Amino acid sequence: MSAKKVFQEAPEEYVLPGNSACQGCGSTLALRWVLKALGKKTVIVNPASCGCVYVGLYPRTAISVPYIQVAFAAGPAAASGIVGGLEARGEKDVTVICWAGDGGTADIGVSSLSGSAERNTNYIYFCYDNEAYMNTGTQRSGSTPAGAWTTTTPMGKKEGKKDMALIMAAHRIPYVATSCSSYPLDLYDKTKKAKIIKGTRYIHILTPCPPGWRFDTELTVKIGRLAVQSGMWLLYEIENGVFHLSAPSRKILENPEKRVSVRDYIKAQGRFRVVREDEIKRLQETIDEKLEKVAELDGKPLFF
Ligand SMILES: Cc1ncc(C[n+]2csc(CCOP(=O)(O)OP(=O)(O)O)c2C)c(N)n1
Ligand code: SF4
Ligand SMILES: [Mg+2]
Repeated sequence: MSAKKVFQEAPEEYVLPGNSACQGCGSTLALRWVLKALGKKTVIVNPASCGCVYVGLYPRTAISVPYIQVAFAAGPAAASGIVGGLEARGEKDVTVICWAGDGGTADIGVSSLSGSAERNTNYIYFCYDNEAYMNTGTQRSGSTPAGAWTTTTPMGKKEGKKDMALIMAAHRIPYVATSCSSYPLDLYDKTKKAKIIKGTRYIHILTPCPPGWRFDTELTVKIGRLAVQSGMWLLYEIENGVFHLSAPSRKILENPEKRVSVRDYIKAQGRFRVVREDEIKRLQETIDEKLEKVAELDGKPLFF
Protein backbone atom coordinates (compact mmCIF):
# COMPACT_ATOMS: atom_id res chain seq x y z
CA MET A 1 0.00 0.00 0.00
CA SER A 2 1.21 3.56 -0.71
CA ALA A 3 1.73 6.13 2.05
CA LYS A 4 -1.05 8.26 0.51
CA LYS A 5 -3.51 5.37 0.82
CA VAL A 6 -2.47 4.71 4.42
CA PHE A 7 -3.17 8.33 5.37
CA GLN A 8 -6.57 8.12 3.64
CA GLU A 9 -7.39 4.79 5.28
CA ALA A 10 -5.97 5.67 8.73
CA PRO A 11 -5.82 9.47 9.14
CA GLU A 12 -6.01 9.38 12.93
CA GLU A 13 -2.78 9.82 14.90
CA TYR A 14 -2.52 7.78 18.12
CA VAL A 15 1.02 8.81 19.03
CA LEU A 16 0.63 12.43 20.03
CA PRO A 17 3.11 15.26 19.43
CA GLY A 18 5.01 16.68 22.39
CA ASN A 19 5.98 13.29 23.82
CA SER A 20 9.25 12.87 25.68
CA ALA A 21 11.12 10.61 23.25
CA CYS A 22 14.53 11.81 22.05
CA GLN A 23 14.60 13.57 18.69
CA GLY A 24 14.84 11.01 15.91
CA CYS A 25 13.57 8.08 18.02
CA GLY A 26 12.91 5.07 15.77
CA SER A 27 10.70 3.43 18.39
CA THR A 28 8.05 6.18 18.35
CA LEU A 29 8.07 6.15 14.54
CA ALA A 30 7.32 2.43 14.62
CA LEU A 31 4.57 2.78 17.23
CA ARG A 32 2.90 5.49 15.15
CA TRP A 33 2.51 3.15 12.17
CA VAL A 34 1.61 0.12 14.27
CA LEU A 35 -1.27 2.02 15.88
CA LYS A 36 -2.42 3.38 12.52
CA ALA A 37 -2.69 -0.23 11.36
CA LEU A 38 -4.47 -1.46 14.50
CA GLY A 39 -6.84 1.43 15.16
CA LYS A 40 -8.35 2.72 18.36
CA LYS A 41 -9.68 -0.59 19.73
CA THR A 42 -6.21 -1.54 20.90
CA VAL A 43 -4.89 -2.12 24.41
CA ILE A 44 -1.15 -1.68 24.93
CA VAL A 45 0.82 -3.52 27.60
CA ASN A 46 4.25 -1.94 28.01
CA PRO A 47 6.96 -3.41 30.25
CA ALA A 48 9.66 -1.08 31.67
CA SER A 49 11.52 0.54 28.77
CA CYS A 50 11.92 3.81 26.88
CA GLY A 51 8.28 3.28 25.86
CA CYS A 52 7.21 3.95 29.45
CA VAL A 53 9.14 7.22 29.35
CA TYR A 54 7.85 8.57 26.07
CA VAL A 55 4.26 7.57 26.80
CA GLY A 56 4.64 9.64 29.96
CA LEU A 57 3.68 9.77 33.61
CA TYR A 58 0.08 9.37 34.79
CA PRO A 59 -2.20 11.35 34.53
CA ARG A 60 -0.61 12.52 31.27
CA THR A 61 -0.17 10.26 28.24
CA ALA A 62 1.32 10.61 24.76
CA ILE A 63 -0.91 7.97 23.18
CA SER A 64 -4.66 7.95 22.72
CA VAL A 65 -5.45 4.26 23.26
CA PRO A 66 -5.76 2.32 26.55
CA TYR A 67 -2.33 1.59 27.99
CA ILE A 68 -0.91 -0.24 31.00
CA GLN A 69 2.67 -0.14 32.20
CA VAL A 70 3.90 -3.33 33.89
CA ALA A 71 7.02 -4.77 35.54
CA PHE A 72 9.95 -5.52 33.25
CA ALA A 73 9.51 -9.31 33.07
CA ALA A 74 5.71 -9.37 33.09
CA GLY A 75 4.51 -8.03 29.70
CA PRO A 76 3.19 -11.27 28.17
CA ALA A 77 1.73 -12.44 31.50
CA ALA A 78 -0.18 -9.15 31.93
CA ALA A 79 -1.31 -9.27 28.28
CA SER A 80 -2.53 -12.87 28.78
CA GLY A 81 -4.65 -11.72 31.73
CA ILE A 82 -6.19 -8.89 29.73
CA VAL A 83 -6.94 -11.24 26.82
CA GLY A 84 -8.64 -13.64 29.26
CA GLY A 85 -10.66 -10.81 30.82
CA LEU A 86 -11.84 -9.52 27.45
CA GLU A 87 -12.81 -13.04 26.37
CA ALA A 88 -14.81 -13.52 29.58
CA ARG A 89 -16.69 -10.29 28.83
CA GLY A 90 -17.36 -11.37 25.25
CA GLU A 91 -15.34 -8.47 23.76
CA LYS A 92 -14.21 -9.82 20.40
CA ASP A 93 -12.97 -6.75 18.51
CA VAL A 94 -10.22 -5.48 20.82
CA THR A 95 -6.60 -6.14 19.87
CA VAL A 96 -4.24 -6.66 22.81
CA ILE A 97 -0.59 -5.95 22.14
CA CYS A 98 2.61 -6.04 24.12
CA TRP A 99 5.02 -3.24 23.18
CA ALA A 100 8.40 -4.21 24.61
CA GLY A 101 12.06 -3.36 24.15
CA ASP A 102 14.74 -5.86 23.18
CA GLY A 103 16.01 -6.23 26.77
CA GLY A 104 12.45 -6.88 27.95
CA THR A 105 12.05 -9.41 25.13
CA ALA A 106 15.32 -11.26 24.61
CA ASP A 107 16.47 -11.25 28.24
CA ILE A 108 14.18 -10.61 31.19
CA GLY A 109 10.79 -11.25 29.53
CA VAL A 110 11.69 -14.27 27.42
CA SER A 111 10.27 -16.82 29.86
CA SER A 112 6.88 -15.12 30.06
CA LEU A 113 6.88 -14.56 26.28
CA SER A 114 7.67 -18.22 25.59
CA GLY A 115 4.86 -19.28 27.95
CA SER A 116 2.32 -17.09 26.17
CA ALA A 117 3.40 -18.48 22.77
CA GLU A 118 3.19 -22.04 24.05
CA ARG A 119 -0.42 -21.29 25.12
CA ASN A 120 -0.98 -19.51 21.77
CA THR A 121 -2.44 -16.54 23.66
CA ASN A 122 -4.48 -14.37 21.32
CA TYR A 123 -2.35 -11.21 21.17
CA ILE A 124 0.38 -9.51 19.14
CA TYR A 125 3.80 -9.13 20.70
CA PHE A 126 5.93 -6.33 19.24
CA CYS A 127 9.60 -6.12 20.13
CA TYR A 128 11.02 -2.73 19.20
CA ASP A 129 14.70 -3.44 19.00
CA ASN A 130 17.14 -0.59 19.67
CA GLU A 131 19.76 -3.23 20.43
CA ALA A 132 20.49 -2.29 24.08
CA TYR A 133 18.95 -1.22 27.38
CA MET A 134 18.51 2.39 26.32
CA ASN A 135 16.20 3.67 29.05
CA THR A 136 18.88 3.03 31.66
CA GLY A 137 21.75 4.48 29.62
CA THR A 138 22.84 1.87 27.02
CA GLN A 139 23.77 -1.45 28.61
CA ARG A 140 24.18 -4.52 26.38
CA SER A 141 21.25 -6.86 25.86
CA GLY A 142 21.01 -10.28 24.23
CA SER A 143 19.96 -8.39 21.12
CA THR A 144 23.03 -6.12 20.95
CA PRO A 145 25.05 -7.11 17.86
CA ALA A 146 28.70 -8.22 18.02
CA GLY A 147 31.13 -5.32 17.94
CA ALA A 148 28.75 -2.72 19.38
CA TRP A 149 29.95 -0.45 22.16
CA THR A 150 27.68 -0.17 25.19
CA THR A 151 28.53 0.95 28.72
CA THR A 152 28.86 -2.73 29.69
CA THR A 153 30.81 -3.69 26.53
CA PRO A 154 33.37 -0.86 26.36
CA MET A 155 35.55 -2.79 23.88
CA GLY A 156 32.62 -3.93 21.74
CA LYS A 157 30.28 -6.87 22.44
CA LYS A 158 31.99 -10.20 21.85
CA GLU A 159 28.84 -12.32 21.51
CA GLY A 160 26.43 -12.19 18.56
CA LYS A 161 22.80 -11.02 18.46
CA LYS A 162 20.16 -13.41 19.80
CA ASP A 163 17.71 -14.24 16.99
CA MET A 164 14.37 -13.71 18.73
CA ALA A 165 12.23 -13.95 15.58
CA LEU A 166 13.53 -17.44 14.82
CA ILE A 167 13.20 -18.44 18.48
CA MET A 168 9.56 -17.35 18.35
CA ALA A 169 9.02 -19.17 15.03
CA ALA A 170 10.24 -22.35 16.74
CA HIS A 171 7.18 -22.06 19.01
CA ARG A 172 5.09 -22.81 15.86
CA ILE A 173 2.94 -19.72 16.37
CA PRO A 174 0.87 -18.70 13.33
CA TYR A 175 2.70 -15.50 12.41
CA VAL A 176 6.21 -14.12 12.87
CA ALA A 177 7.62 -11.12 11.00
CA THR A 178 10.55 -8.74 11.09
CA SER A 179 10.36 -5.10 10.09
CA CYS A 180 12.14 -1.77 10.59
CA SER A 181 10.92 1.72 11.48
CA SER A 182 12.58 3.00 8.28
CA TYR A 183 10.13 0.88 6.22
CA PRO A 184 6.77 2.11 7.58
CA LEU A 185 4.67 0.64 4.77
CA ASP A 186 6.21 -2.79 5.33
CA LEU A 187 5.44 -2.43 9.05
CA TYR A 188 1.90 -1.18 8.39
CA ASP A 189 1.07 -4.07 6.04
CA LYS A 190 2.52 -6.71 8.37
CA THR A 191 0.65 -5.29 11.37
CA LYS A 192 -2.63 -5.26 9.43
CA LYS A 193 -2.06 -8.86 8.42
CA ALA A 194 -1.21 -9.85 12.01
CA LYS A 195 -4.34 -8.11 13.30
CA ILE A 196 -6.71 -10.57 11.63
CA ILE A 197 -4.80 -13.75 12.55
CA LYS A 198 -5.80 -15.53 15.76
CA GLY A 199 -3.28 -16.76 18.32
CA THR A 200 0.16 -15.44 19.24
CA ARG A 201 1.71 -13.21 16.63
CA TYR A 202 5.24 -11.83 16.96
CA ILE A 203 6.69 -8.82 15.09
CA HIS A 204 10.31 -7.80 15.68
CA ILE A 205 11.08 -4.24 14.56
CA LEU A 206 14.58 -2.79 14.26
CA THR A 207 14.33 0.79 15.59
CA PRO A 208 17.51 2.91 15.33
CA CYS A 209 18.29 5.02 18.39
CA PRO A 210 20.44 8.15 17.89
CA PRO A 211 21.91 8.51 21.40
CA GLY A 212 22.56 4.79 21.89
CA TRP A 213 23.91 4.10 18.40
CA ARG A 214 25.76 7.40 18.24
CA PHE A 215 24.50 9.08 15.08
CA ASP A 216 22.89 12.46 14.34
CA THR A 217 19.15 12.65 14.96
CA GLU A 218 18.22 13.42 11.35
CA LEU A 219 19.80 10.13 10.19
CA THR A 220 17.37 7.67 11.87
CA VAL A 221 15.56 6.65 8.68
CA LYS A 222 18.81 6.42 6.71
CA ILE A 223 20.51 4.19 9.30
CA GLY A 224 17.57 1.75 9.33
CA ARG A 225 17.65 1.65 5.55
CA LEU A 226 21.39 0.93 5.57
CA ALA A 227 20.75 -1.95 8.00
CA VAL A 228 18.35 -3.54 5.49
CA GLN A 229 20.23 -2.56 2.32
CA SER A 230 23.44 -4.12 3.68
CA GLY A 231 21.71 -7.34 4.76
CA MET A 232 22.59 -6.72 8.43
CA TRP A 233 18.84 -6.78 9.10
CA LEU A 234 16.53 -9.02 7.05
CA LEU A 235 12.86 -8.32 6.49
CA TYR A 236 10.73 -11.45 6.28
CA GLU A 237 7.56 -13.21 7.37
CA ILE A 238 7.02 -16.75 8.65
CA GLU A 239 3.37 -17.61 8.10
CA ASN A 240 2.29 -20.97 9.49
CA GLY A 241 5.93 -22.02 9.41
CA VAL A 242 6.63 -20.97 5.80
CA PHE A 243 9.42 -18.42 5.29
CA HIS A 244 8.95 -15.50 2.86
CA LEU A 245 11.46 -12.74 2.27
CA SER A 246 9.92 -9.25 2.12
CA ALA A 247 10.40 -6.95 -0.88
CA PRO A 248 13.24 -4.71 0.45
CA SER A 249 15.39 -7.72 1.38
CA ARG A 250 14.47 -9.61 -1.79
CA LYS A 251 15.66 -6.58 -3.76
CA ILE A 252 19.23 -6.78 -2.42
CA LEU A 253 19.26 -10.54 -2.84
CA GLU A 254 18.21 -10.40 -6.48
CA ASN A 255 20.29 -7.30 -7.30
CA PRO A 256 23.67 -7.64 -5.57
CA GLU A 257 24.78 -4.36 -7.19
CA LYS A 258 22.13 -2.59 -5.06
CA ARG A 259 23.59 -4.05 -1.86
CA VAL A 260 25.29 -1.60 0.49
CA SER A 261 28.53 -2.78 2.10
CA VAL A 262 28.44 -3.71 5.78
CA ARG A 263 31.31 -1.22 6.18
CA ASP A 264 28.98 1.67 5.19
CA TYR A 265 26.49 0.61 7.89
CA ILE A 266 29.17 0.17 10.56
CA LYS A 267 31.02 3.41 9.80
CA ALA A 268 27.83 5.48 9.98
CA GLN A 269 27.52 4.80 13.75
CA GLY A 270 29.78 5.78 16.64
CA ARG A 271 28.87 2.63 18.63
CA PHE A 272 30.95 0.53 16.21
CA ARG A 273 34.05 2.71 16.44
CA VAL A 274 36.06 -0.05 18.14
CA VAL A 275 35.43 -2.56 15.32
CA ARG A 276 38.62 -3.33 13.36
CA GLU A 277 38.89 -3.57 9.55
CA ASP A 278 39.55 -7.36 9.66
CA GLU A 279 36.39 -7.79 11.77
CA ILE A 280 34.34 -5.81 9.25
CA LYS A 281 35.70 -8.06 6.48
CA ARG A 282 34.70 -11.19 8.41
CA LEU A 283 31.26 -9.73 9.12
CA GLN A 284 30.78 -9.01 5.41
CA GLU A 285 31.60 -12.65 4.60
CA THR A 286 29.11 -13.83 7.23
CA ILE A 287 26.37 -11.64 5.77
CA ASP A 288 27.11 -12.83 2.21
CA GLU A 289 26.83 -16.45 3.37
CA LYS A 290 23.61 -15.68 5.27
CA LEU A 291 22.03 -14.16 2.16
CA GLU A 292 22.91 -17.23 0.09
CA LYS A 293 21.23 -19.49 2.65
CA VAL A 294 18.18 -17.25 2.86
CA ALA A 295 17.72 -17.41 -0.92
CA GLU A 296 17.38 -21.20 -0.61
CA LEU A 297 14.82 -20.93 2.21
CA ASP A 298 12.48 -18.49 0.49
CA GLY A 299 8.98 -19.93 0.08
CA LYS A 300 9.80 -23.08 2.06
CA PRO A 301 8.83 -24.41 5.50
CA LEU A 302 11.45 -23.49 8.10
CA PHE A 303 11.08 -26.48 10.39
CA PHE A 304 10.41 -30.17 9.98
C1 LIG B 1 13.54 -6.08 37.33
C2 LIG B 1 14.02 -4.78 36.77
N1 LIG B 1 15.33 -4.63 36.50
C3 LIG B 1 15.78 -3.47 35.98
C4 LIG B 1 14.92 -2.44 35.73
C5 LIG B 1 15.45 -1.13 35.19
N2 LIG B 1 15.13 -0.95 33.79
C6 LIG B 1 14.04 -0.25 33.41
S1 LIG B 1 13.93 -0.10 31.74
C7 LIG B 1 15.36 -0.97 31.53
C8 LIG B 1 15.95 -1.18 30.15
C9 LIG B 1 14.98 -1.72 29.17
O1 LIG B 1 15.64 -2.10 28.00
P1 LIG B 1 14.81 -2.53 26.74
O2 LIG B 1 13.83 -3.55 27.09
O3 LIG B 1 15.76 -2.86 25.66
O4 LIG B 1 13.99 -1.19 26.39
P2 LIG B 1 14.60 0.24 25.99
O5 LIG B 1 14.89 0.94 27.28
O6 LIG B 1 15.84 0.01 25.19
O7 LIG B 1 13.52 0.92 25.24
C10 LIG B 1 15.89 -1.38 32.75
C11 LIG B 1 17.16 -2.14 32.92
C12 LIG B 1 13.55 -2.64 36.01
N3 LIG B 1 12.64 -1.69 35.74
N4 LIG B 1 13.14 -3.81 36.54
S1 SF4 C 1 17.03 6.44 24.00
FE1 SF4 C 1 16.64 5.73 21.91
S2 SF4 C 1 14.80 4.42 22.03
FE2 SF4 C 1 14.93 5.63 23.93
S3 SF4 C 1 13.60 7.43 23.53
FE3 SF4 C 1 15.74 7.98 23.00
S4 SF4 C 1 15.93 7.54 20.79
FE4 SF4 C 1 14.08 6.47 21.54
MG1 LIG D 1 16.33 -1.69 24.05
